[in-house]
Amino acid sequence: ERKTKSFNFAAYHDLETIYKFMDTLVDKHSNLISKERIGSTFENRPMYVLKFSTGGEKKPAIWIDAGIHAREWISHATAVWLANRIATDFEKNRALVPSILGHVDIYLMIVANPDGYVFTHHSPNTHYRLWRKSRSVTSNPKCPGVDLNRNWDAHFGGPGASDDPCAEDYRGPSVQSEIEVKNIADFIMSHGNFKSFMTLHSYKQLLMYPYGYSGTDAPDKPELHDVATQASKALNSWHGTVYKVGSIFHTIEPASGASADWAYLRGIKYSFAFELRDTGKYGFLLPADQIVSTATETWLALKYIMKHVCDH
Ligand code: ING
Ligand code: ZN
Repeated sequence: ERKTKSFNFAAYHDLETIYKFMDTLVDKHSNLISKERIGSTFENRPMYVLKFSTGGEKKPAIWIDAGIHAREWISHATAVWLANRIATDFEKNRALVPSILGHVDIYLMIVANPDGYVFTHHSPNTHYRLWRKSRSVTSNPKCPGVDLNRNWDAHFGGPGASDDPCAEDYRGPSVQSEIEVKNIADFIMSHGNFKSFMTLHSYKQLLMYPYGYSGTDAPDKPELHDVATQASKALNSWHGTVYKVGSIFHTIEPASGASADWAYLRGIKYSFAFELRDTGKYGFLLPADQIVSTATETWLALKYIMKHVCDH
């Protein structure tokens, strides 16, 4: 109990500390939260998902992940804060969370790329701190790692992904070649009842929906655009942070093999990708004193989307 209370949400933490935090949180809220190991990474680290559930068999579910790109530390830190916020809002019976959790289970993966995240903590050296990809061995011994957001079975090999192992957006040798991607995809498919998929990145302040692989509109674009617009307004109401809304392809850049497209193409309609703060002043090196405000405003957007999912 004392540990959760004294946990510093306004700081970035390494993998070990985040994994300990998960255990402490689960212990403290064992009526609500459980931890599932969904597999191991290339370097054999465990991959964990936190499940927030009030019970019931295979309830409809909402997926949230962070940290698929190692250097995007604000995404991990936001997810840590979210885990605690969901638990405390539920415990204190703050209106929306108990009602959301009456309808759906929430699955939260705080560190989707543990090997990469550990690598970003290796030293103050900027090259390490700004590592993006996984840490798997590639065909080029000088260039390890695959972009885990180009390796999904969603027009793999299309535009906006590289076949060069030395590129930051290297898609990997084949679909789901990366064990981290396979573990998450297998978990979501075997569950079979996910209604929403949300993935947290940084930076640029964008709230995006499919597609990334093509500029053609997704069939649900009107609804997704409306939900994203309302969610970004909710986010803006906290500190006035401005987000742009649109498809991945049009808002940021073409990207094939991305997780949000994969989820949407598998029938998970409410698929969104967030690019959290900031717009470039600090970029990936967002000061830790912005963690709590970033997480708080993001929570408002997530809650809006969750409520919409519950009502539809
Ligand atoms: N940007 C994302 C990237 O993977 C993105 C943009 C998000 C593409 C979701 C496709 C789907 O390149 C960052 N900063 O990682
Ligand atoms: Zn990213």
